[in-house]
Amino acid sequence: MFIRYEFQVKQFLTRGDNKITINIQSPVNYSKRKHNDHLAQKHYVVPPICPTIVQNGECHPNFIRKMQASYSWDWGPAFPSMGIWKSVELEVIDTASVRDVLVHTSLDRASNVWWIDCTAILDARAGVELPASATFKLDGFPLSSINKTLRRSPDGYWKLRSKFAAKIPIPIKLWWPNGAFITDGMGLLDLGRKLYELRVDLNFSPSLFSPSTLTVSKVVKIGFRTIELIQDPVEPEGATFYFKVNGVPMFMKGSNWIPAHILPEKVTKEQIVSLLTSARDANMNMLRVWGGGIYESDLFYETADALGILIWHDFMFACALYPTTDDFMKSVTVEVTQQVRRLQHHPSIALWAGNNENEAALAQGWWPEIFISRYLYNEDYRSLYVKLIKEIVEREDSGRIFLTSSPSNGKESKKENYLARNPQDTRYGDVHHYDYHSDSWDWRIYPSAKFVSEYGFQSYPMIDAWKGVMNESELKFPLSEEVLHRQHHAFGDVEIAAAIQRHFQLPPPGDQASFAALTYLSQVSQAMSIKIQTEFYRRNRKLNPSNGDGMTYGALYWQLNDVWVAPSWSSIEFGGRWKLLHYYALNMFTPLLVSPYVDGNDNVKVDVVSDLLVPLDVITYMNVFKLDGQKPAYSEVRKGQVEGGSVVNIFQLPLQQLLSRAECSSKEYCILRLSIVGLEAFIYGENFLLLSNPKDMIGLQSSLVSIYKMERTFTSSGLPFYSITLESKAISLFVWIESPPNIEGRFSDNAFIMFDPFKTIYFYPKVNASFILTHNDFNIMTYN
Ligand code: BMA
Repeated sequence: MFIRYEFQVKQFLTRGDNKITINIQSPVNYSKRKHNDHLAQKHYVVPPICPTIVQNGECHPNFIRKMQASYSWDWGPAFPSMGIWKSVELEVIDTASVRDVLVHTSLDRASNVWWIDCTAILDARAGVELPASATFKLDGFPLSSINKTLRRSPDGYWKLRSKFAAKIPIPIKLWWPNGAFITDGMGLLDLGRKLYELRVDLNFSPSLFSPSTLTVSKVVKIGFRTIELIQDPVEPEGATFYFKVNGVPMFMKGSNWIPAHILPEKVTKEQIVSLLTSARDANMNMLRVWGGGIYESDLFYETADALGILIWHDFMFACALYPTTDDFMKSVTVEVTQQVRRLQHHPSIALWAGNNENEAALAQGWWPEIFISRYLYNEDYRSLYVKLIKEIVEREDSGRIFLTSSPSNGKESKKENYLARNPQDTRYGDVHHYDYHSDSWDWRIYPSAKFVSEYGFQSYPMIDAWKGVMNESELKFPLSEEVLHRQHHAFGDVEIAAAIQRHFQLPPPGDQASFAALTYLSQVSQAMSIKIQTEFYRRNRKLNPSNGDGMTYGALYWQLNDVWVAPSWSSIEFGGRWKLLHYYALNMFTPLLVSPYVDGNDNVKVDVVSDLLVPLDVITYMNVFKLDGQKPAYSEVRKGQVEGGSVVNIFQLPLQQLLSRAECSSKEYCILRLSIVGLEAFIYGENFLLLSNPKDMIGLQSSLVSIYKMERTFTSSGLPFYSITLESKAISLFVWIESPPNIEGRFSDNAFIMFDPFKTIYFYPKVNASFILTHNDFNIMTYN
């Protein structure tokens, strides 16, 4: 599934129609056979033998190079599909064709000149030698010409390499990830990015095969940017782990990408573009392509290049140990070489990582076999990721960052020969963090790590999504057998219920209304947990000199998308509809964040976190509201400058004092509202702080949010959208507005706390349809 297969068919072709017959075996039987062969020859198993019972999965995915999650996962069903999932082409090569173009751009800072080191990988039907004459052009400007006789490399390809300076008569515009902002005095200005066309033309003089001069070409789009992973020692122990892009340290904000469908061949271009655009629109600048999925389509990386989404790219090995038999290693060699050659020119690719959690699995002894044959597994691990994959990456893509695993201790893991005793060490590298037992709304439970590449909580898709896949009678609470069947994470439903119950009451047993309330509360609970955790990571940017904590520079929550309708950690439902969490992501990843919290000593603190590249003068408003009022009971204003890429504390007061200033009898009566505004009155962000759990709040009124006014207007490009003014009779928590199930679209804001009597939001339908929506088409839910 991960390899492009090439077969020489010339000798079989006959004049007229030709028929190709392909025999396809069952992947499940194949992997079982491979497992048995391995056991017979090597006398040890390679765990896990089968997935956990609750996954209803198939066994031994680690013995076949295929999407590992197609044998089931804790968020997905087992559909180990078989067949051809990409195009089949008959290729006619007279002389040679350009298979891939490897590009490495580097900046000579002294002369401010960009160099391009370019290697064209040629596939030819020549003998060992291939006389080649080539020109390289950047956006149409010829940059280098070369005439050479190439010799075939041991891998069967010919390599044509040229290094040249990208001196073209226009200044190079850099490639910046999404959200590299400066200000122009009127608001934020995104530095954006430019993609350049790099074209390789191979010219062949007239020959026996072609009487005229023949040119074969390949064009790739490249970007100019530098990216470094800074791992400098910190005192008293640890190392930084942050990305510097174009010389600027940047906090990585994003999520984890899984395949967009359990049958990835069914994914449409629109789905890929829509999911990546959703990531961009939620202020993300990085996605991690997770190792249990697939190497995505060219379109995926082209879109990431265009949107400025950096890709942390795992190789496709996840949550398992793997065999190292000759045929397996040979297949991996081809896979990694082909995939790196295909993808490495994309400026969005930030790094390669050997696998997902396989180092952690060994260190933590995920399967009993590890304790019996640890030595063998360690050897296999190093053979595969260190001796094989790392070497291929260093050869094919020398400029790129490589980590042997995620999570890992980064550079530090070399000291332990790439198998650390604790790859989850918060002082080094990245960590994956899951805790379903503590209070997820308490930021103090979260680890002060350098980079958190996975963290998350489950929720249920909203009832409309379920209605698409089930009979309505199955949608009730307590959950029906059918709904329970889709939960593939052991104790997942219990954990969701417990998380809800910590802060809310569970809905009473009942039919659809109860089920709808449960799904909504599960999403509120998930969104709040991730918001609180993420804001902590963003605030935690400073180094704590006493213990080396702090310096957190990355937060990629688990997981962006879904492969089917089921409970999962995703922020976007299968089908593309944003969950509450995705609207929260948009706010928690905002470039200028105002983040309130209560510290361990019961002080209310407010930090401003700036991801801008420049300083900015801002005004922060902090208002305490009584839960039964719609006017502030107490206000504070702070004015000042925030440095680019910094965190500043702008407010601090003991909670009790703040409550008495606002005349709140206790914290259960009040709530905090914040906004951060530029001097030109541009609102950069808003936020809130619940001072108590919703179930303990006193004074909340029944809010009865309704649509006060709705207008259909048109964007400058002629697309219809709706301006919706909501009215609320009281402070309203977690206001959620939904479009009709058949009309997908995006709201400008959703899942908010409504403090004022009126609030205007916008709805952008996805399709430019002629229908006209009315008040009754929208469904509104609130907590109170
Ligand atoms: C992580 C991932 C996935 C998994 C997720 C949720 O460890 O790497 O394997 O789906 O946790 O359990």
